[in-house]
Amino acid sequence: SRYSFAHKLAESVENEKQELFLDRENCILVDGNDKNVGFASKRDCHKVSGNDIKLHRAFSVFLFNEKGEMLLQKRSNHKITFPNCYTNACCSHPLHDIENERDELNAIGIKRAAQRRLNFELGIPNNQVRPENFHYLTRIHYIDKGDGIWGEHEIDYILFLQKQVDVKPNPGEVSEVLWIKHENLEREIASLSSPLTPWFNLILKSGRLNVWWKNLERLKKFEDYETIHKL
Ligand code: DMA
Ligand code: MN
Repeated sequence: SRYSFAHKLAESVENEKQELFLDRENCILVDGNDKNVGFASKRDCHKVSGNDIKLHRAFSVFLFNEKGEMLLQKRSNHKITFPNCYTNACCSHPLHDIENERDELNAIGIKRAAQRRLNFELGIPNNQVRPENFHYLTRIHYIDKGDGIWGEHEIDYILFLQKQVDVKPNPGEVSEVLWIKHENLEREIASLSSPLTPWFNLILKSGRLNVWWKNLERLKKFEDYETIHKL
């Protein structure tokens, strides 16, 4: 039952895992031009200190099925940054300690990290999403001070992916998934009972998501690898 000891134990194990990830994972620090300038723990990278947060490299995957519906995930209550918020399919960081995730040519390191995290967060088998399946669109630079303790300051690679895949969410990471039709986007978002993550909200409000979603068949035209867009 919900209040059993076993249930509470399982919940605290998931909380503890998120703490371990903060200490054990190292993100890639970058300058404003996305040049690799070192690394810092995930904890250090997400700590708000005064008005600043360490700038690091990240990615956001937007996943669409064959019908053109987009997956929204609800972050689990165990996440330390932005728990219980609704967001795009998968967001995370290429890791400094995984050497092939530091490769920058054609954003291959980012795509490998995205494959790893789609598997971890959404249970998507690695053979259903290969690095070459992602469409890398552009980079976005944003800062959000979150709850004032934990926030984000990232250069975020936007990856689109349209593929029929098997989804089996990892409850430590994701508490809910829903597939949304483009024509229902505004209504569905208005009806959510929890807030959106700041990065998803910025990409949505900027109008970019609508443009890209309308053009899933011709995304090549929208590639922009020169500018890092400040949102
Ligand atoms: C971080 O996402 C990445 C972006 C683009 C905000 P996250 O907090 O979900 O990272 P992780 O899943 O690695 O905890
Ligand atoms: Mn981050």
